[in-house]
Amino acid sequence: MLDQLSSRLQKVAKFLRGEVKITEKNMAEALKMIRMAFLEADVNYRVVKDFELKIKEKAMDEKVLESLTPSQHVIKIVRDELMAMLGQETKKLTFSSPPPSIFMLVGLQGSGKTTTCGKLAKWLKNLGKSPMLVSFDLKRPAAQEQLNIITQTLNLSFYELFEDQMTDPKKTLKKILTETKNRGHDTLVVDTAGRLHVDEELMDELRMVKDILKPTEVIYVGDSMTGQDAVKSAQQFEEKIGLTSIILTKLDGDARGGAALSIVSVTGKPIKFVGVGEKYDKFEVFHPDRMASRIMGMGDVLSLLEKAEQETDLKEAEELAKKLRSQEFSLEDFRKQLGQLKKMGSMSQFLNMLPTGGVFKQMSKMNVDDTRILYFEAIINSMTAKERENPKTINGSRRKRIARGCGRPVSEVNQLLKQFFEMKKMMKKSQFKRMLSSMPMEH
Ligand SMILES: Nc1nc2c(ncn2[C@@H]2O[C@H](COP(=O)(O)OP(=O)(O)O)[C@@H](O)[C@H]2O)c(=O)[nH]1
Ligand SMILES: [Mg+2]
Repeated sequence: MLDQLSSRLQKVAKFLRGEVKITEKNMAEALKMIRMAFLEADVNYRVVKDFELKIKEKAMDEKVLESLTPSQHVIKIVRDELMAMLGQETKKLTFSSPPPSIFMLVGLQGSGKTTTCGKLAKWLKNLGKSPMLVSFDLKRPAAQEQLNIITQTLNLSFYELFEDQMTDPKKTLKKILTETKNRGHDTLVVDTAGRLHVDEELMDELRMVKDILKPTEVIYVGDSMTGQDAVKSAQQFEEKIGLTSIILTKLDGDARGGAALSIVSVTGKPIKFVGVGEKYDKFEVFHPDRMASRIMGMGDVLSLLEKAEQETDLKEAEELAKKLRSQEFSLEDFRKQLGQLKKMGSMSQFLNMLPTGGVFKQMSKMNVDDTRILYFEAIINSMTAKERENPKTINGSRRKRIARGCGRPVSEVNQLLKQFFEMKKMMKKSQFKRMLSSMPMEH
């Protein structure tokens, strides 16, 4: 995700760190690098120009120039402006009081609207809400089917509309409202028609839906892979129907970042969520600060923590962190940790969230992929409790016995032990310790 932009901006940071003083000349060089990075990421040229001006103005400020670490200051300025570009602070989804809250999703065909309806409803349900889904599309009755399947998969409530109800759309829309209340739902997620391009007929239909349902939020769903096209159509939807917020989908792909970095300033509307995969749990609240740090290579320890807190037993995590700090980390703990990693999603995703460089680079080189985690678990399961506590005692014959027990080759047992010892060594290093001690796990 945004890999290229990220590595280019990290080069700028590296270049600046190598300079003792900030001068007109090296600043011009840095700005040029930034401009190229953004243009290559398909960011709107006006947004880029604006960004450049702001950085220049702030960086050439005397306080920055006279500070002890001017380059660090400039890097921070770039990060802060990047954050501003992404919307500055996290904006929460708006709810109506009294309920129901109605979320109307709009966007072009293929942008991920229907999928996102399912994701959003699932997210609402996890929040303790009782959502209902409905698909309103005058032209394509088959649209019902797709949403129906999604709601069944996710065990959500679906209000199905039949073809004859589409002959009197206004009446049907009013019925949707009364049914939401009658069935006791506090939230309604509305999927709407999409087209390949914005046309007047679609806009008329969406305006009618909006006028009658009076949604709490009209959310534009944009495919980040389409870059500036997503931005342009967002602008059209904003002009013709009016939006309250944005969800960007497919940020897991090789989107260059242009949509994410332009859409907020162009439309003036905040990004509230991002879709990061086809599955229904690949849906995240959007945090401009974390995204900016991630792009600048400062990692995203906060997102990681949030994920860990959500999905792992807090007490277990706390104990683990304590052990990691005190060096009592055994293979038994390693096994527990592998189990938690499995819960947290793919290993590569996990590693992506760690700050780059140093120890973490080493960790990603360890080549721990998801099937390997399963094998590692099987191997550890074949060890005795004593062996798990004292891995140093596992000699050649023990290794053979373990390999036979779990049906994996001895070479894999060797590899596991090697990686375990490497990991222990790594934990002694300061960077890792610092990260652990910054984890707010000991409440
Ligand atoms: N990789 C990825 N694919 C997505 C995401 N959101 C949606 N999709 C895929 O995009 C395609 C179109 O989605 P759909 O919900 O039918 O779009 P709609 O026409 O706007 O309703 C489907 O293949 C989805 O699985 C996402 O966040 N990441
Ligand atoms: Mg659809």
